[in-house]
Amino acid sequence: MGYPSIFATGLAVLLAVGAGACAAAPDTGRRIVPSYDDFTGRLVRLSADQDGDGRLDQWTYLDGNRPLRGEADTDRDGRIDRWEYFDAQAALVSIGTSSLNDGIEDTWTEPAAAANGLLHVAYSRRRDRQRDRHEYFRGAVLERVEEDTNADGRIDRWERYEGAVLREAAFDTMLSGRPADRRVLYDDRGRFMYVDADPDGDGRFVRVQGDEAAPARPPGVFE
Ligand SMILES: [Ca+2]
Ligand SMILES: [Ca+2]
Ligand SMILES: [Ca+2]
Repeated sequence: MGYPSIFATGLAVLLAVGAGACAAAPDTGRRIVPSYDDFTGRLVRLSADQDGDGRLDQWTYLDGNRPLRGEADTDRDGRIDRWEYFDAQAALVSIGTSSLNDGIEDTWTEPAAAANGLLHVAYSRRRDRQRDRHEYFRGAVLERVEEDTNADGRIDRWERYEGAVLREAAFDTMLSGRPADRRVLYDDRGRFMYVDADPDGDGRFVRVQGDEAAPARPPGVFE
């Protein structure tokens, strides 16, 4: 799975026509307007009207010819709905989107899977830009989830899936920032099997018996 940058096009067009003037394609009405830093004269932003309706819909922020980030209103409703971030080599490293399409960025997808084959998607469930949920996919199949349920910046809940079936939900029940001390295990059809716990943190889990074994929180519920 890969996501090409939508901003590279505008940049390529501008550089082809030469930075310094407003670039317009007469047949389509597409327009790209460069902005320069008053003091250094460096190119700092390209504003584009990609669909030629007379309204700007795409902005690329640059340091000279190097793109830093981009913003676009791809559905032309007047609100930004796509954000792109580039590294020092101008490679696209993250794509931001808005789950409610209300102009608030709350989801970040990496453009390609990491070396371990997993594609990372991060969410700000509180929509405050703090990334409190992380999903890892192999192809289109969810494999791992990590969550910071109390917004202290530390992961305290982990889920492991096999073939999209939840097999394990683990918790740092003390919210101590340490590894999980309690786990809920499910069979290969997602049916509850048992709970085990490691209350003293020595890495050895023992099965919890009786009423204590009820899942701490039902899987999939965010609190
Ligand atoms: Ca437009
Ligand atoms: Ca929009
Ligand atoms: Ca936490």
